[in-house]
Amino acid sequence: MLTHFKCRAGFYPRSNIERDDVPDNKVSWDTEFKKYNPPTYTSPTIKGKPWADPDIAKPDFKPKWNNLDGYVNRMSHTGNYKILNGFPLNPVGRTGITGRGVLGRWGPNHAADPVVTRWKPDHSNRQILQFIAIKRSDTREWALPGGMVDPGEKVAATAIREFQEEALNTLEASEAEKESLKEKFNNFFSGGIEIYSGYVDDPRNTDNAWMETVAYNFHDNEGSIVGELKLNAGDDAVGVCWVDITSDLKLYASHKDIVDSVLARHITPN
Ligand code: RP5
Ligand code: MG
Ligand code: MG
Repeated sequence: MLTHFKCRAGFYPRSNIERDDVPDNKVSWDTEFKKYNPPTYTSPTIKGKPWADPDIAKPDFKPKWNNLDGYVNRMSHTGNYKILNGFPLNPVGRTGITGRGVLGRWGPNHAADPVVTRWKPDHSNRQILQFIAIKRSDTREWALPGGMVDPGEKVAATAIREFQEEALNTLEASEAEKESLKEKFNNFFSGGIEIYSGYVDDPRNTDNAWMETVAYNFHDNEGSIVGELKLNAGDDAVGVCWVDITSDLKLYASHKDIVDSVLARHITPN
């Protein structure tokens, strides 16, 4: 059964709010947990942001839970989530904190993750698969260069846009540079394969707001295309590089599981 670890321990990111302790066997909402007394936290930094929902108590805020709500997708990849006393409930279970923390949306917050891969150069027999990782500025952990789906944006387009912003720093590129990137890599980026869609065990998740993603693999089997990519960390990334996919690799949220699914697709068992 799906569970979560990274969003149910210690202090909530960028706050001094400590999560209530949720033992492994009390994560599920179906298990009674009388002692459960989570603090409520919604970060003041998201107040009034155009990408954030208003306060849930606001009388004119009438979200269409489990539906496409205008351009905002409030559907979950996990199926219909429950609403309790007007609040959407995390589909995996308790996190030790209520409110929506630093997340913009109540309920699911949709992201997309690009997994750009190649075989490690100078290694015979295609033994080691590498992917492009970024270092996140918030937690300093290595991660996929993913980001939030803009309202109305196609998820596959988000994955490509976020890759270009975070791993190639196109936010600071000239129009001519962007045009040349488009010409060279259009084919490569149109060949993405969906690897995963679902819940992310993100440290920002709460009982009422959580991350979900769709991850796509863009694989350069001959290694002839991606060598041309000029890696340059941008937006919310402070580092970028090719990383070997190994068993002891540690990544942000549940990105290691996603990267492992990509590896499983490319490695044929001997
Ligand atoms: C993760 O957060 C997703 O898998 C995606 O990589 C990321 C999106 O959030 P930001 O990078 O925009 O903070 O849960
Ligand atoms: Mg981004
Ligand atoms: Mg990001």
